[in-house]
Amino acid sequence: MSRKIIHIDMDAFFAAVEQRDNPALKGRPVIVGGQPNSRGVVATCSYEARKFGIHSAMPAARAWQLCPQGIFVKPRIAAYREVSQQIHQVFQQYTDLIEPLSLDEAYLDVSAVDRCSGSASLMAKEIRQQIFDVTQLTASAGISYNKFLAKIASDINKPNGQFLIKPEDGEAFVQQLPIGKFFGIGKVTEAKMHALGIQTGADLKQWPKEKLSQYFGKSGVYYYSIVRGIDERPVTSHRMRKSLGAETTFQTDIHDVEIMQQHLFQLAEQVVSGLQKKQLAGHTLTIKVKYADFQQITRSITVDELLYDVKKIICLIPLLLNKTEVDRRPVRLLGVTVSSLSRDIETGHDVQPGLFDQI
Ligand code: TTP
Ligand code: MG
Repeated sequence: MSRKIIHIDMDAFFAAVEQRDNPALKGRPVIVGGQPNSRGVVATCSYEARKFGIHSAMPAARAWQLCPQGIFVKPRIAAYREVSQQIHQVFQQYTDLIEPLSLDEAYLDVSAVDRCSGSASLMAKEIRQQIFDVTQLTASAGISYNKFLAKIASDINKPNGQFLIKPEDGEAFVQQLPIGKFFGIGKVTEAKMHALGIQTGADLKQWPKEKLSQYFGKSGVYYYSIVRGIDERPVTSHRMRKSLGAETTFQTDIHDVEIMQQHLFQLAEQVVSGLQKKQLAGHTLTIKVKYADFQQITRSITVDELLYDVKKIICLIPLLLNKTEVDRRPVRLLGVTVSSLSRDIETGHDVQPGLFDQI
């Protein structure tokens, strides 16, 4: 099953916020960043200013030469941060698998989301509409089966548009792409590739893996894959959840161990369904017991294999319950938690701890 990845990118972000907050700037060439008489650079500029050839990282003095009627404004990071939080809240209504790249950009993995009948294009449309409703700002989206293609796709119908690259079209799409457009290929690598006669994806594809790795090291192996439309990098939220749990407090205390087990099995089912939604699994199972006198204890077990199947967890619950005093003491609350989480549930192999944090 191929994944569904959405890349969202706000349009002319800093400049758009400035135009929104100061109507006098609407429709005008707005340049956010350094002042023209300073040594500062352009952070970004409005689309009206881009017509003059102004772009990010250009010296502000040069921008002024190109467009003396331009309006130069200083960045207001606090305002951009606030919008960033607002768009993040919109994303969160769809998925927890959100990987922010900067204040105005993020990848969303919506593979397991069933909103919009599972259509990632419709979700992207809704997300962009919601962003507009909340912020009065426009965003563009790219939709595809991996991060590389989703990111490239979000530029295609920018501003205020979106583009879908279907799995069957991915490889052909990369062929016609100038290598300078490849995300991850900067100016230096681009020049190096041009010197080797590589102008497009199709040229790059001619090169064997060993050669690419010889010339470009580890990145060469990555180029070898992406030029074939393959990019397995997961969408990783930087703050990965450490545990997932559920608990219930009973209206009347429970004395019967059988009934406690039934409740724990139900809680385990809830936890497993949460784990599956987030494509997570864990190594540690913990049960929590609060006795009628409010004393609370936990009992845990850590296993080598990954726990993502309710059957596995149900087998372990009686073992943990045996280590408590529930046969002698009534209980007012029970809880189940799975922790030591990782994301590699499809292969069943564990991933290196911290790996996701580095990408
Ligand atoms: P981008 O998404 O690269 O640019 P953008 O949103 O202004 O324009 P586009 O419509 O093409 O997406 O960057 C987002 C914000 O990050 C941008 O508004 C300003 C800031 N930024 C800098 O401060 N310096 C830079 O060199 C770049 C590229 C961006
Ligand atoms: Mg942007």
